[in-house]
Amino acid sequence: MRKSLLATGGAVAAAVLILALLATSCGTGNQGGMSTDLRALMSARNLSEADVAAALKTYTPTGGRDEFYLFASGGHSGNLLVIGVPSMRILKYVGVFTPEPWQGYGFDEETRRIIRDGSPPGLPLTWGDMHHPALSETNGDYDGEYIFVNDKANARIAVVSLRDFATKQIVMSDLIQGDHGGTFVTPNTEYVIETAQFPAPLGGGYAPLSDYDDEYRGAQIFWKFDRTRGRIVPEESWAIELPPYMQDLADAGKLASDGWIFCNSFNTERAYGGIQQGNPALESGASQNDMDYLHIFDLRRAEAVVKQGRTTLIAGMRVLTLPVLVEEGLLHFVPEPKSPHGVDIAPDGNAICVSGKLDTHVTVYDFAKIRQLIEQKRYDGVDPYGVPILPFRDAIRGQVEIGLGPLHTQFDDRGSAYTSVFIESNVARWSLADLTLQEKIPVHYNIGHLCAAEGDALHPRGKYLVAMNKWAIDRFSDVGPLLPQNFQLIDISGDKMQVLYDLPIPLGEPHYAQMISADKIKAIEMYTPVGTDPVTGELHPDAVVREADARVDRRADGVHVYMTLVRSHLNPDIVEVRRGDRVVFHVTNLEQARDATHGFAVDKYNVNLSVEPGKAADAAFVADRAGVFPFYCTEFCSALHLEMAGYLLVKP
Ligand code: K7E
Ligand code: CUA
Repeated sequence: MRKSLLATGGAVAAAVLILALLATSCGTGNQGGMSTDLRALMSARNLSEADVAAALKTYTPTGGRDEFYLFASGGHSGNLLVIGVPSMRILKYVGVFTPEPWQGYGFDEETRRIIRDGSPPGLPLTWGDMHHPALSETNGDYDGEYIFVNDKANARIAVVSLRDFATKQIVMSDLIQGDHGGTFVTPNTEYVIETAQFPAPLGGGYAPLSDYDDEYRGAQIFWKFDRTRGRIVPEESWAIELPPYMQDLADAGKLASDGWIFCNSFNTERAYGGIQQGNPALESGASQNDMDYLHIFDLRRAEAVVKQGRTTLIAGMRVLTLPVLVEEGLLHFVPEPKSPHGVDIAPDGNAICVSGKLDTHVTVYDFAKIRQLIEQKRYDGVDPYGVPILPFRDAIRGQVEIGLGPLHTQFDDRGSAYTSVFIESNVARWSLADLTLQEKIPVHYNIGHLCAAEGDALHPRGKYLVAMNKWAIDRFSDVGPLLPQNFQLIDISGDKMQVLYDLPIPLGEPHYAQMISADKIKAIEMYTPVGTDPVTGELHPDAVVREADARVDRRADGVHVYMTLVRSHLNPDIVEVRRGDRVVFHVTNLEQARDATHGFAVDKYNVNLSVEPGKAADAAFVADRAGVFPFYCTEFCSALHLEMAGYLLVKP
């Protein structure tokens, strides 16, 4: 035992201690009582002491709470995943870009409007490709009020409130055709940043690919967030035009670099594929140059230039064009090796970390040096669009040799940085102070992003890191050709990192996540007063706050059913309409008891609401088929839940 303890490190100490305690507390007369049971369990399940230590570090007894919330993108599902850490219990999937039946999201009129307002005219989108969640920040630290997410496929940004864990708004700009570099917030959440990946004519027009260099452009949007209203204000938002490289992820500066925005890019070759046309495929066309450009943008000065009205209106968005950016000295480039992915600002606000997918290093830039180069106008030339390029060697602090395929970097509370290494499938821990590699731990497999506790905020918490692995080839029971992703929880509190837990993610490919201290989340327990519309946060105009007011109103625009839900009946419970009538159910849950949620479904009319305590919501449809259509409560709310039902009679 001594030997294995030494071999596997301090992580095992907890398990050993507990085994020892159990053994002694049982007394000599009962030698080994519980301890023997534990040992038998370990051998029956073939568990090592390290396994038991890992189990003890994640196990959360019933009723227990987690120390952190992990908010992870749900990838193709368009949902946001909420996971407890360290238990790795899934707490919720929040419907955001995609209708989500359990929450009635995208089914009631209120949330259908959210999706419709964030979709092309006449085409309410039914999926999203969620990549990067960003928690709202105050003074550079997460404040637990809001979370923003992007939809790469459709260039959308959503606002989710962490009061009720529900989506409040989706905005889509026609300026760009898809985003990848979103979302990132400024240290006080004045802006939510969204950056296009695929150059295209700004504003959605057509231009042939032969005009790529002249007509195709990148762009970065600064969505203005109004915290008191909890909404993005499109009219106060603006954007910058960028060269037709592929802009990637961004990060907002903090402390010394506050007011600056950093965005990496690849494809400075301006390749656009064309295999059939005799061009190299995009993957090789975009990988010719040894260096691409880190974009350094002066947000504070740009705000002043926007205020002066030096913008051009494109697709309803005020845009600072490239000539204005150049003329005003708002945008600079510095070379970055090679086809980079992601840029991460260290907690000191000065170290800017970039990894090249095709380079073995993390390059650490020094903001103080960058600032000086900009002030001294020390350029190594300009790019084809006139953007000045700072000299690489004079802008960096140094490079850390990491391994093959480094991607993203996070930080802890002890001066270490953690970089995901995709090709090698590991997490590298390195020292920010002297830029030396400290340790690598294998993960399974093909890690993309990684997420440490508050790991990109001003004050990271350390303790835990989640490796977000793309492949899970041999980790779980087989479920056919489409495999889940694998989140691996890693203990980073000790001198040696230890993998604690594998959580399969079965509904999409998550990209990024953020982890926040649980005590910062102040969620409501129900909607108060009764009749609240969760989307507006105000009393729903058609709420029925007393059962005495439940009724059916026949009006020129249709049949309005004012319905109350309370355990265990719906009132009215018989509704008669004529075929062709428009029917609007205005449904209010009168309950003010925790978890007393009722559902409301009408059979074969695609009506499905979730009506949490105090909530009011509408369902509208045209009853275009005659017949008898039962409606019922879809949440097992009470002993007489099955009796919580009624009939919609549609007369021919
Ligand atoms: Cu998958 Cu940030 Cu979209 Cu990297 S991204 S891995
Ligand atoms: Cu209400 Cu079941």
